[in-house]
Amino acid sequence: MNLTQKIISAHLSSGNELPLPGEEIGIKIDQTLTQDATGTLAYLEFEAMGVDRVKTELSVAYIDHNTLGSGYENADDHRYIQTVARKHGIRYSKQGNGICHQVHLERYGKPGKTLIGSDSHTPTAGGLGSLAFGAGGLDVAVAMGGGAYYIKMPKVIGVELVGKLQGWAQAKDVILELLSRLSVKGGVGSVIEYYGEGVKTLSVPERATITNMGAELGATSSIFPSDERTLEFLKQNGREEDYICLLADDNTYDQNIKIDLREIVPLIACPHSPDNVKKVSDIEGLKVDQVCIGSCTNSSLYDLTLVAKILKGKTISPDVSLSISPGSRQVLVKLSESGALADMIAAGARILECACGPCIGMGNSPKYGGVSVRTFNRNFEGRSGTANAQVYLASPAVAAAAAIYGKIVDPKILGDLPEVILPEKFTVNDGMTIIPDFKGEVEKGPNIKSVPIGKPIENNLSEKVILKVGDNITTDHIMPAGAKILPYRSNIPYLSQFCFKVCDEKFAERAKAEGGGIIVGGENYGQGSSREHAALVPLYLGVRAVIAKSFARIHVANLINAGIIPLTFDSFDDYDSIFEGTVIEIRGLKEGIENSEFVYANFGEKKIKLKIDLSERQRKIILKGGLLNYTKENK
Ligand code: MIC
Ligand code: SF4
Repeated sequence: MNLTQKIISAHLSSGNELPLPGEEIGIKIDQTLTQDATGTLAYLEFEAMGVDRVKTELSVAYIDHNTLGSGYENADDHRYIQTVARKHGIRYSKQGNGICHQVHLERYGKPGKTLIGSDSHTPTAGGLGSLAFGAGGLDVAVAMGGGAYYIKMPKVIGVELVGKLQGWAQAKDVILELLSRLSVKGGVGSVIEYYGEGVKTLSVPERATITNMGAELGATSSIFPSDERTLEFLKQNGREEDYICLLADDNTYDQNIKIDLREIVPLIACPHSPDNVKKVSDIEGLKVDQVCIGSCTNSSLYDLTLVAKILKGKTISPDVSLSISPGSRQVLVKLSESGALADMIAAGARILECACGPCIGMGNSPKYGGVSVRTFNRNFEGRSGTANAQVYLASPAVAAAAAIYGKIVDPKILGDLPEVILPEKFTVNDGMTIIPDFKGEVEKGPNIKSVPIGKPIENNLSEKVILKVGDNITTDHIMPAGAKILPYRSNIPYLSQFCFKVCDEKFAERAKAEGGGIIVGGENYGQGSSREHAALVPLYLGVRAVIAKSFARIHVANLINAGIIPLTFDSFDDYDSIFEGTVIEIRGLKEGIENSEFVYANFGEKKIKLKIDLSERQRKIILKGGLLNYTKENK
């Protein structure tokens, strides 16, 4: 078996025969994580399930997204998460401790374990051989309660790495290369598994940069083997006892890709998609207004020490604002101990909190129409907080060079890549993580509102199309984030006014006036974040069904969990025959969901065939009007 199959077969909730790709499987989950922007809902749902103590080996609640605190709302959410975590047995990582994925990698991720997190970049932990998935909050709540996590048995794409990175090429360029080859849809339905002699040339944080951005390929997960480099990382973190050697038995994959690391050059993803990749040398000279270094993709001690070495003794361009957000307190402490922090500050960097920060639009929005170079993982339109900003994604080296020169330059202009020698041991200090004692009362401030619940399906549906959108609609389109909106992540009624605002200013108003309806989408509908708000807010606005050419994995699971019916066009041409305002009738919908692969939709003279691509379990969930209703009835 390959590594993915090995871990899955050891965690199947029933039987031990590996099903074929595409069949639904239940996976036992060893660890869970949440962050604060999705965590409040996950814990409200967990409470609604009435389970006393989490049943996982380890569950951690991180505070890293909503850290501005410009009103009482964030503080309310944090307090709620802290008290609910204490009562039910979840570790609580306080604001300032770092970004969930970076801290989880350093402190808790384990080779061979399964992890789900209410954040799409949870597969970062694949950098140390853990099989990790991003999921909606409700799926995380179910896993905390001891339930299995259901996915389609993935295909496994084997990426063979040969050789060693040369010159200024970095781990970020490896994943950008893969994005340029496969596109944001190329990983759908697959786990990306890395193997080959090139693997050992990459440290765990470098591997984690690559597994992190597997999310941008649409992949179910990404994973590296656990080898001597994994042991080295665990030792640095004082966790050698967590090491097991974990390699594929054989390298048999559903698809094979080869990357020669020697041929990788510095790359950059251009606006507005992570797969719009060009060579840095091809866009040299482009003027840059802002540089942001950090995020769960590129904020390790290696990355930031390299940045400090590049900046040392220089002053950044007068036209550039440079921010650096270390991934964790552990990273920040070491930067400070080594003097690297002083070099960054002296060069003109603004040091931000150890948190997601600008990556999720929490401050630092670029100027109107500005160019921002970021070491992050997403450059979707508007995500930075400035609708017309031009966001480029690149490695820490390319970003640091851009900050110095005020324009995009090939970092080779800086001479040779500086050598970074990391300490054998990091200064470990878990003082900002609170161990639960199962005590105390749960505190819910006024920002925390209840979660909308879906309705059971009726047999005939007659609804108006209230929005028609194109391909690759992201969850940032459906339910934007950013400093003004993120504080209301536990207040669905308030959030609803921002739904689809990027695509259509009037959407929420119209949805309310019509009493809900149907959304029509193109391919890869719902790519990006795991936020279940992108399903719960439409549910609140009365959306009954989404008809699309295809769906992104986490989002379609969230729609089903919310009780919104996902249907796909049997013939893509039919997409062109539906318009906003079209009234669609589906007779026999309930019977169709019960036992058919198709239903027919009628409008005007037309009759089109729609596919119901649901497992037996998902059909039952949809019929009940969502996973909460279903779980309550099947307790
Ligand atoms: C993101 O990067 O978009 C987020 C914010 O981390 C999301 C989660 C969220 O919307 O809260 C994600 O990737 O899942
Ligand atoms: Fe945070 Fe950005 Fe990573 Fe999402 S992608 S978890 S917002 S750092």
